[in-house]
Amino acid sequence: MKLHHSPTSPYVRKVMVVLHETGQLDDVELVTTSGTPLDPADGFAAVNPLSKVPALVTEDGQAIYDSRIICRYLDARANAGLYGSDDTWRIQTLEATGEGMIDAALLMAYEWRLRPEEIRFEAWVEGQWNKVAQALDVIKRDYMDLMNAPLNAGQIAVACALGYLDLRNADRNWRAGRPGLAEWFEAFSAREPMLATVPG
Ligand SMILES: N[C@@H](CCC(=O)N[C@@H](CS)C(=O)NCC(=O)O)C(=O)O
Repeated sequence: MKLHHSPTSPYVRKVMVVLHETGQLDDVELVTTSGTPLDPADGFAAVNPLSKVPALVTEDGQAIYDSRIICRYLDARANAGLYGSDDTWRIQTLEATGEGMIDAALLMAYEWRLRPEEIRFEAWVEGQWNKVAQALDVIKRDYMDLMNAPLNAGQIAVACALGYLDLRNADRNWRAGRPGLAEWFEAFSAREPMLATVPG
């Protein structure tokens, strides 16, 4: 398989953590593919018409995106059980919550990096951060049982989201008022798949 990859993408990191955790790392070749809406990677739209990483090309040439579908595919391929059974809808909602935090934080980063300074929209950036903060509080209030359960796809998505907040929004200190989540993240970050995928 080929995985279109970028070393700082938190969406790619989710897929890489799943590859590590499920013992499938040697089954993929990584293809560095970085772009933005203003400067998409050459030719990549033939694989993913949205020109976004990650995108996986399977052994039989099928393109699979986005990160959630790739994680689901890899889970099924390894029969890893990352999506649970009785609790699958809560696990998938936790996964969507982590993914949504990444979406909001990425939109904030694009606003700073890509939008010309004179047309930046501060209230809109704060609205994105508000989504992140609300998601963190819901995880803290409603999901710590799943966060502390055997490995699941929700934990991986949240961990990659928290890692991305540390990379791009360290000044906002998401840990303040959330010591349990901070402690969880410290322990989860010590897993080999997380250490091997620190963004760089
Ligand atoms: N929902 C997608 C989002 C992927 C995404 O936005 N990736 C970013 C990199 S972090 C990207 O490739 N952006 C390029 C673009 O938007 O043109 C997923 O989960 O895979």
